[in-house]
Amino acid sequence: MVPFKKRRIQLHTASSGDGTIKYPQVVIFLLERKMGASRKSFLTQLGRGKGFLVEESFNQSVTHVVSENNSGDEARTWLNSQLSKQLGVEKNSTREEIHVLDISWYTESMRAGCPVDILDRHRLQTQECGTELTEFSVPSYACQRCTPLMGHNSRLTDALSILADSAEFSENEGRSVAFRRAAAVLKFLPQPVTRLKQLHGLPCLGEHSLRVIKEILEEGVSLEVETTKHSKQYTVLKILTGIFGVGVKTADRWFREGIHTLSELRRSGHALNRAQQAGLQHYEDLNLPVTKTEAVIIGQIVKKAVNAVLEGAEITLIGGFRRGKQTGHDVDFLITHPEESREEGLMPKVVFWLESQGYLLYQKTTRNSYLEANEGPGQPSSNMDRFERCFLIFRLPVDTDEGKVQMERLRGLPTQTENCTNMRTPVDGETETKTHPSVDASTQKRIPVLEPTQGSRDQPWRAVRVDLVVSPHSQFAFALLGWTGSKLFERDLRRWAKQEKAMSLSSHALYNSIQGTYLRASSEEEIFAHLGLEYIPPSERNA
Ligand code: 8GT
Ligand code: MN
Repeated sequence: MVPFKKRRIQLHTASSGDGTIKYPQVVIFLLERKMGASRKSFLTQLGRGKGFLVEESFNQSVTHVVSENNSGDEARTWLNSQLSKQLGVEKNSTREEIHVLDISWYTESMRAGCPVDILDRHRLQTQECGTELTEFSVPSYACQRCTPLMGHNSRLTDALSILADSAEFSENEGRSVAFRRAAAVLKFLPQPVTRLKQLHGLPCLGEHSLRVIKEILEEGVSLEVETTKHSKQYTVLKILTGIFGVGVKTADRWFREGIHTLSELRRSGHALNRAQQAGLQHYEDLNLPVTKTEAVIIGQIVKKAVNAVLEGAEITLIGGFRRGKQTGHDVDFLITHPEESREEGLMPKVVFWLESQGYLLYQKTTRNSYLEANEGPGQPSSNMDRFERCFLIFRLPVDTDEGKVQMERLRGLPTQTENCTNMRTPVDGETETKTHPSVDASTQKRIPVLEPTQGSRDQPWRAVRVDLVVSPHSQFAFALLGWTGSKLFERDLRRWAKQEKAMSLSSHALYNSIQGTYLRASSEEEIFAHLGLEYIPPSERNA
């Protein structure tokens, strides 16, 4: 593409009307051939009057060639001859960069008053183009694929994610996973999809997903996705499940009771458990993405805590940040000690240290209950959360100086956490899942809901969700693999193990069901090797 600077030289010659060019990145040339000089002149004036940059003659800055009554092949042939004759450009070198479009794109853009998205039907089809279409090939399991952080089909994957969320809100897990799998396949593709037929024969693309993809490729939007996105249930459940401690079941119950906003929830007098109360209080902060810098600072603080209470203990940043994400919804850390069983009893001490330094707004610890010898391989998914782990809401100083003063002040104040001299095992039924601690009516106490502190940004700290997990060293590689994600990558690792290798994988161990043996590993690479998979680094596990 011609650099923007160069293109601006053209602006003087191309502008008309009041002279304002609204879309300098879109440089249009109307192909006179078969259009006729007078119609070209009329369309040129029309476009310029609306602030479009329409060139008189073809030149190097043109990005959009618009043609009427020419076949795609004719238009391409003309364009190629221009490129090589006039500009001395290699025939194929810029073809990808210049859109060859039907007049319908131009007229629709005139109507819209801005350049509309280029859809499949706007592009002039050529024989050559047809054969050029990339045919993709995609392995079935996400754990066989290298999936980068950013794909090339975000318009499609965003749409499918909305449908996946919506299915989750209707507690239809199967449907939700199906949409997530379809989105993961599209995210893996090395190029944008332009035609539906490129997807022929790819795994995980069900009829429903393909219908949505087709609609978006052809029309630019999917009616179903738009309707879902703007539906009352979807928008309300997005808000309510955004409260830490509120799962889909609770959110849906509230929604059906007519609670649609946070204020309505506050006013409702509903009994909220400790997690939900903290979640509501820090709603705004907790829904603000956590940055990598914040994650690093929290890592330093947690490291200090860990080192203070147990020499030689190690912490590792896991979750999305280990996969290279620049923002996250929380920060996850895995803690271990190189000498087996030295890690026992570590979590309460770490939490106590953090609390005593004023770093915690909320904490809830669950005990490790995984005992290989007693329980055998069991069900891998139910083994997933048996580490000693702690759900925290961190009070992160946002400014070092002010933060220090704040820390001093905090030492005198009670937080919402349990008293750490009284570290407790979770109350019965108060078990929590990672993202949404569940709610058990029997444990709900009527606690006055505090007024929100969020929004008052004069405070020198912000609330951040942090998860700590402690693993014995012998299980460290499994824990590291299991907690790095993405969720779909993990799901497919376990599915692969079970369906293709008759093995059972959890975040604690790998069990060979045929031989009746555990397979030991001290690195992720070894686990991939046991599973007969090529090693995929964390940055490529973003399925
Ligand atoms: P995000 O925090 O930016 O949204 O993204 P993330 O870091 O990938 O998601 P997460 O919700 O923080 O989860 C981090 C990883 O922990 C994911 O890979 C997920 O599969 C894993 N994970 C849970 N719950 C549990 C669990 O109970 N046990 C184990 N071992 N892993 C879990 O979400
Ligand atoms: Mn995370």
